[in-house]
Order: sequence, then structure tokens, then C-alpha cells
Amino acid sequence: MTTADPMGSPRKIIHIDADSFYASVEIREKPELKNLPVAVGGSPDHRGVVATCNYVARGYGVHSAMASARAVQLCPDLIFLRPNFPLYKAVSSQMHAIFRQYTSIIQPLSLDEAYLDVTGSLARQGSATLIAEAIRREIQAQLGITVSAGIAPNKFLAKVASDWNKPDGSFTIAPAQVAAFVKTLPVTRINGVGKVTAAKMKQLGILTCGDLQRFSEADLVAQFGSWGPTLFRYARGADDRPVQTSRERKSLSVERTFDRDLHDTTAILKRTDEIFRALLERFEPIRDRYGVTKRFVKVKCFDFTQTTLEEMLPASDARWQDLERYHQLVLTAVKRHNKPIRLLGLGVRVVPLSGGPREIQYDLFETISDTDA
Ligand code: DCP
Ligand code: MG
Repeated sequence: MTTADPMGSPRKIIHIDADSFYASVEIREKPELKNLPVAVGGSPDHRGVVATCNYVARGYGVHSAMASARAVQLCPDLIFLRPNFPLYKAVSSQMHAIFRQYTSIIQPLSLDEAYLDVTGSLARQGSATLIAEAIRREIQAQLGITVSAGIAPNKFLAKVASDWNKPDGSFTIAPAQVAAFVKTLPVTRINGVGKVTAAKMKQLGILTCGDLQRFSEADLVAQFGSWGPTLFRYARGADDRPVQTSRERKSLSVERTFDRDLHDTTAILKRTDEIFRALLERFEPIRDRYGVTKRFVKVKCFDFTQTTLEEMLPASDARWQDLERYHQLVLTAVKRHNKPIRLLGLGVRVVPLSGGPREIQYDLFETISDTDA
């Protein structure tokens, strides 16, 4: 269910994001590593990549998606751990069990990140801030890891807010504070504004959402294409996207942005295989409830030109799990531009298997993505 408050009063959205998730879970298992620099990922001598690292390692400049070999250069004492995905999945389900004590309207974005709509929750006198604090305390006490929380009237602001006092912090943007908050909010805080967009905005004299407000919607469309109307609303702190529970899921996708652009077919296919495995893993929890109607791929080149290709499937069944078809789609998409690749994404369009009111027409290409740009 989504929340459309009949009185028109603001929604209460919480965004939760665990701190250095994989690393925190590993350190919980091995507390003696707590104050040492720790990374989870592939080993430095096998062209591995850092999945994440604790905040001690971040102090040396190590970060997600960095080549492990580079990470060791920056931090010679870095301790590398192999990932243990089943354990991270288990901790993620335990986090969700805690969320469900407060609301059933939960939209997972990845294992460690979710939106919660607590507009109708009666717990903690209906205070979203107190609910978020309770969730943070319970996760720390029961699961031994810390999470950060953002509390706001919509998803856009809640996500910005969860990053505000990270790690182990929370931040509330009350409805009355929204206008003042966005005035000075740097555009780089907007999810999706990366280096290239930020540079373009800077050239236009746009550093903050306040600056962005001076542009009309038409101007923004002229400058930023189909993203213009969204930017126009975000600049004003507005976002009416509902928190979508998995019951309403339309697609599932996994994207990866690479530390270094991929140049050759072997590297591209190797990364495709990794993303394919991640996609299978994300599909697993919903496989009994959803059928797949299409597979799609997204390829973004170093210069941000992008191609999306999709392929209809004859029946909503399990046969979508065909790595060869994904290879074909990726290679076809890559050939369109024939340039170095900065991002690859694989996904599926899904429909609920049982009948009912939710079987509606689905928009194309609305993806719930797992971007790590
Ligand atoms: N992850 C990954 N590869 C990436 C980015 C993330 O494998 N390029 C994995 C490891 C992370 C987990 O996903 O632990 C969650 O991603 P986040 O972006 O939330 O990063 P963290 O939780 O590690 O750190 P934080 O949220 O504190 O910045
Ligand atoms: Mg996180």
C-alpha cells in the first residue's frame, strides 16, 4: 500500500542505510578488527575490487569500487576479508524484521538500505524521529551493527538526510524546515548528480538547490532532458514518489559503475557475469511471487552516452535466467557506441504471478536500481 493521506498532511518517510555494511558485519564477527583498517572484497593480487571498507580505512582514502591493489597502496596495513553474502542477507532480513514492528510499508533498495513509510504508524506517539531512533537502537542492540537514518516528508529528502550525520547518526527535516534546507543544499547531494552533471551545473552557476530554483522546468528539460521535471521538483524539496513495497515491484535491476572504464570484451563479459549473479541473488527472495516478462541491459559509456536494450520473454517463467542472452544483449548494446564502458546494468521486468488488482500495465524502464556511482 502507498500512503495518500486523505487530509493532505505530509507523509513521514524514514530512509535507513547501514554504515559500511559488509565491513560492519565482519567486524561484529571479529571485534578485534574494530580499530584497524578493514576492507571486504577481492584480493589485491587478483585484480579484485573493494566492495566496502570501514571508516578507519576510509580515512586513508579507500572506498567502494576501488581496485584492491590501489587500496593497498593507499593503506598498506589494510586487512582484506572475503565477502560472506549469506551472512549479509541474514542480517538484512533481521533488519527488516525490526522495521516490520513499526510499519509494513517498506521498500528495500539493497541489502542495507530501505525506505519506510511510517505516516500511519502509531508507535512512539507517531513521531517518525522517535521511531527512527528506536529502530537504530534495536538494530545496534540486537544485530551489533550501526545504521544511519534520515527522516523527512518524502523519499528524496529522507535519503539526503540519512547521509547527513553518517555514520551512526540521524537527521530530521521537518516539513516546516524544507524550504530553508533546500536553499543551501549542494546539488551534489542529489542522488544521481555525479561528477559530470555537477560540472555542467557549475558552469550554469548552479551550486545549490536554491540556485536550481531560478531555472524554469522548461530550462531544466532543455539542459538535462527527461530528468528536468524531477530536478525542478527536487530543487523545491518536493517528491511524491510513494514508498513501493515489493508487492508493487515492476522491475529488478543491478547496476555497477566501474572504477576504471572497461575496454575489452573479456572484461565486459566478466563483469556481466558478476552482475548476473548479483541479479539472481536479488531475484531469489521474490521468485515465488513474480514472473519475468522481459530482460534488459543498460550500458553507459565513459562519456555518459547510454543504451538500454530489452528483450521480451515468451512466458513469465524461470527461463529468463540465461546468461548467454545477457551476454548477447550487452555486446549488442556495447557495439552501438563502441566506446569504453563506465557502467553496466542487468535487469528484469516482473509481474506478480497471482492475479488481482495489482496486475496493471507497467511503465517501461522504471528500475529500482542498485547504483554505486
Ligand atoms: N557494495 C558493493 N560494491 C559497491 C558498493 C557497495 O559490493 N560498489 C556493497 C558493500 C556495501 C553494501 O553494498 O557494504 C552497501 O552499500 P553502501 O553504498 O550503503 O555502502 P556501505 O554500507 O558499505 O557504507 P556507507 O553506507 O556507510 O557509506
Ligand atoms: Mg550503507
